[in-house]
Amino acid sequence: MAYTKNREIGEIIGVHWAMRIGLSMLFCIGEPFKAVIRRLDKINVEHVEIVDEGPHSLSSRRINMLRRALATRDLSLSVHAPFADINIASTSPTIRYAIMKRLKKSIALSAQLNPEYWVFHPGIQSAIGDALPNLDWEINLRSIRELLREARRYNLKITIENVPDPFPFLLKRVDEFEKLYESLGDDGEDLGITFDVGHANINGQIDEFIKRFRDKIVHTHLHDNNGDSDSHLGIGFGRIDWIRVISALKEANYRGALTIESKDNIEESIQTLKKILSK
Ligand SMILES: [Mn+2]
Repeated sequence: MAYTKNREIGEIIGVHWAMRIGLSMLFCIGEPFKAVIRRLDKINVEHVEIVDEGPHSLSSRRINMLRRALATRDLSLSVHAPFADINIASTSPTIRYAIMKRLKKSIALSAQLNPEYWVFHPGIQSAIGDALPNLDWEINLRSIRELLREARRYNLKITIENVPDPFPFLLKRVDEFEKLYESLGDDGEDLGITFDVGHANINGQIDEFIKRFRDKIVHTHLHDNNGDSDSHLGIGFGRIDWIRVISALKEANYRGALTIESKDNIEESIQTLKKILSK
């Protein structure tokens, strides 16, 4: 993609490359897929995240529609994996099989768009987790390895996202991600983190994530909240100190997209971020 090329050249010749603002299509997930195509034409950001879910689920036909719409635009791209009813740590072999099949389909289709990253959620604690400790964690690991193997076949980079309390996900906190990378060993080298700032805020770990995983964070999700629930508010509509977050990411030499994943106040969010970045 042209944008990526320009960025590489910029880095080679030593030009400081500003962080890119991106937008996830999550905010219009309730609208038909056509809404995504229509918006690609006029969006004033540099990166777009397509959400392979619900009415926006990918298909060969939609891949072609996206390619046509993107041909005339210098946009970098990421794809969010399906997440509704998806639990890669499912202890039921039948259900896990169906889930992995769905995710592998998403990987195969996404690869055709040549995105920077494919973002997925960690598994969820099993209802029999108390009786069978570690089982869900082990299945979660097995599924992550399987997704990494599948993605390698397509030359696709995948990243795992931190998720918030009170949901019973297996990977929410810094220490849990440390345990993940310890368990994955060499396999973990290919697995980056999508740092979700809103989620980390709920767990009070924004600074900790940036500090501990500055070399693993390759992609970000930005949305606001009041620290109590995962409300996906517009940037500046909750209590997150965005000036502090952006300067911490700058200091960590973060080069990925700043992908707004708010559900409302999209235009205000873009403007607020632009203002912070221009400082
Ligand atoms: Mn997110």
